[in-house]
Amino acid sequence: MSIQTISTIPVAGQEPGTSGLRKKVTVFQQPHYLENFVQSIFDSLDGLSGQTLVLGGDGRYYNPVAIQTILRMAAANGWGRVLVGQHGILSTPAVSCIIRKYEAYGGIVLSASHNPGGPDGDFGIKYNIRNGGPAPEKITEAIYARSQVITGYCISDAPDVDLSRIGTTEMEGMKIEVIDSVSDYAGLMQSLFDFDAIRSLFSGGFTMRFDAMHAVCGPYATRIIEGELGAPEGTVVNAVPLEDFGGHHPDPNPVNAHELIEIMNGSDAPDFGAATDGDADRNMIVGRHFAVSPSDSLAILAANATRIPGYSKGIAGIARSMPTSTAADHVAAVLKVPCYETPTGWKFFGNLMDAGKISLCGEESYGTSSSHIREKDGLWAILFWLNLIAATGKSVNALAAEHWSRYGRNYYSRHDYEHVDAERANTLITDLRKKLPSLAGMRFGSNVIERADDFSYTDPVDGSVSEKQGIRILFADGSRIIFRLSGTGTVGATLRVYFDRYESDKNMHDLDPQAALADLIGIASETAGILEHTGMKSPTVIT
Ligand code: VG1
Ligand code: CO
Repeated sequence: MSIQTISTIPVAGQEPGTSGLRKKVTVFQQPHYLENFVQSIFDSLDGLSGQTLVLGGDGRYYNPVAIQTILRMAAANGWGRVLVGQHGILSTPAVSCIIRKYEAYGGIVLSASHNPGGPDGDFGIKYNIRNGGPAPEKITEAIYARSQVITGYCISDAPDVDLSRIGTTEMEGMKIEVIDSVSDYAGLMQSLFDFDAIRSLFSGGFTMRFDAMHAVCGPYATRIIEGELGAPEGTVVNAVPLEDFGGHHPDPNPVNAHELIEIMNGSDAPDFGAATDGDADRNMIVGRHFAVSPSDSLAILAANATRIPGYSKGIAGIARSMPTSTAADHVAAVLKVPCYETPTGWKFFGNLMDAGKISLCGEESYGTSSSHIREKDGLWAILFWLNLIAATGKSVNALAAEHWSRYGRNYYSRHDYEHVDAERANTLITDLRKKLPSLAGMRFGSNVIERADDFSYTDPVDGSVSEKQGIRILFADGSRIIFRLSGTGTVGATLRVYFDRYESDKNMHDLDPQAALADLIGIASETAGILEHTGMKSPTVIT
């Protein structure tokens, strides 16, 4: 066994996006590609020698190869110990939980999250810091900068480590502990929720369908929901993680999890439906004939937090990403707690949680979580809903309807235009940016634009500034249209257009969101020239 230094040259484009570096598997398979990026991570960290690293991934294609390479590089770079999930499996929330519990220096998550997998699919790698959360921009920028000047990497020539058995081995003096992927996370969930109440709910005949979408949440949900909470076997479906997610897009929204939606709309629908994504940090909550909008889910959880043991003392504050609807703001106002508006991506919530400013946070993209970890957490959100249903005896639909009647309803939708030529998408955004100063005061029927700007965020904790985080058109009645380009795709560009309209009138809470938002949808197309720029008459995905 020996450590080698391999010379290499920089590869263009190793720039982390909204959530880590994501590329096609075939890109990662190019010689030195993964190694360059991993060495760039290690080179950007101070004092890692002798420290603990957490390592795991969502089980997608290339995960096993990448894990072995990273172990060999970690050993060669002087890490003291690596905690690696059995079979190389750890969900994103589990990595966050384990970093915190064992006070590790940081962690590496191998996942492209909701992106499709398989040999022709996507792969990804993300670095998380000591607090368990995604590296902030200062670190991701340093990693990228390093990747552009790298000349070599260090790697051991040790053989592959057997990750199938729990236990400890050594490589170049570095300890490798293969740990159970689920138990630390399951323990944390048990400390937050009333497992007895949820157990009684299931033993009383409550039915659920949990669609793990052949992704990493399967083992977690099976152990916790069927094992510890006593839901009947078969409650968790598509529970075995597959390298290609069964050929599907592991994104829990009504479009990609349509099978669950069809079942929940059927005549013998279970009481409750839920789904999670590739790395188990996203969630979708579904009642009978009704899917909860993620923005509403955050607001409903916040409004009811004191019913849950882990949050019985109340919440310090809420944060939501800018494009997420303002439903949570209405709850924060009633609870008299602050509500922060951050750019898209979980990395912006970490400082607020570390400073104790917020307890709950969420994004419109089916992400919800709290300060129990520093990542979004799909199963946590689902357990929260189960606990809420057990505590109130009310259905998902009743909880949502009651919420709207008390706080008002935010009609919300996101329209995605995928596979747009990157240059054309950029032109759409720059043209729109140029128009911004002329938009204020414009009137479209009863909709008057009050302000139009490019969202800029100043972190209230460390003062760092993130600019150009989405174009906002803000109307006099509080309605909003937001435009931004995705930072997680691997082919071309995806334009995301977000619509948010608040309705306080109780008699107007049963509309179809697309109908309630129709005028805003028209204004967005007209103002941004979506058809002219993209050539697309309608979005490819509506959530
Ligand atoms: C998308 C979502 C964003 C989310 C990110 C990572 O980013 O919009 O809210 O945090 O994915 O989620 P973008 O830049 O494509 O809009 V996950 O579950 O893919 O790590
Ligand atoms: Co994810």
